[in-house]
Amino acid sequence: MGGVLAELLGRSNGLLGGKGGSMHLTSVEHGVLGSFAIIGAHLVIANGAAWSAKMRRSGQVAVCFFGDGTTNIGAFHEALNYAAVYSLPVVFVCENNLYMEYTPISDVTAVSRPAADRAAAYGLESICIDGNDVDAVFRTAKLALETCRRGEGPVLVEAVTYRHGGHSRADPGKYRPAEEVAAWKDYDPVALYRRRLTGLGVEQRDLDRIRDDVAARATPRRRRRRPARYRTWRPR
Ligand SMILES: Cc1ncc(C[n+]2csc(CCOP(=O)(O)OP(=O)(O)O)c2C)c(N)n1
Ligand SMILES: [Mg+2]
Repeated sequence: MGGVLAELLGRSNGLLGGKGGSMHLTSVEHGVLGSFAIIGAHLVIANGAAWSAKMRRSGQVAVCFFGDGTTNIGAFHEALNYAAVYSLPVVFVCENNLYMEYTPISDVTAVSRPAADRAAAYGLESICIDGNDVDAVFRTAKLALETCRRGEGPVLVEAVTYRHGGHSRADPGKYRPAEEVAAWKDYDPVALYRRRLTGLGVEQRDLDRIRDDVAARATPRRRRRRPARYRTWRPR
């Protein structure tokens, strides 16, 4: 977490010495090939990684995440076809949060599930799930990885979710109805899971302890302020 945050801030102790930033996050040590600024570019790169795993019989599976906005890009369609033809061990995961940069995906796509509804045309098994349901995501990830490891890949997962904010810091996200945003905020995955665990009899104090532990790890320790040193500038 520290390495990622430092990278986002462009610091020398970031994963890539602060030179990659959010658009090129890579960690060879963790098998993370990278994030890419060009929408859809990485689907074919994931195919390459899966192809390599298949040739080396390493048992590895390439897992490739992308947004709904990627599903009308040519590379999405080429990658799905290629992966299916060569039975590559790759899981394509579409995070469908209903919006692209500013446009609802439904305004520019004729099918209701932009990734899952197209996968069958290329011969891929597709699974559409509630992306805010942590258990569903866990079970589906396990199933998809097992399918690929048995040599029966590729698999496509479409996880339906929502973006609470705008697309970027420059986007206040005002194009969405306020009631829609409020309803999805209430359906936040963390809040939802807390309700589920409470229903299953997990104690509130145990849930609070986990929440506080996570918050403490994500909050930077305060450094003591050094007294500022001033140098008086004098003309020579
Ligand atoms: C090929 C290409 N076209 C356009 C862009 C500009 N762009 C950046 S993000 C984005 C929308 C992405 O939508 P989505 O995949 O749904 O992302 P999310 O909702 O997760 O932010 C666009 C069009 C780009 N980066 N690459
Ligand atoms: Mg989106």
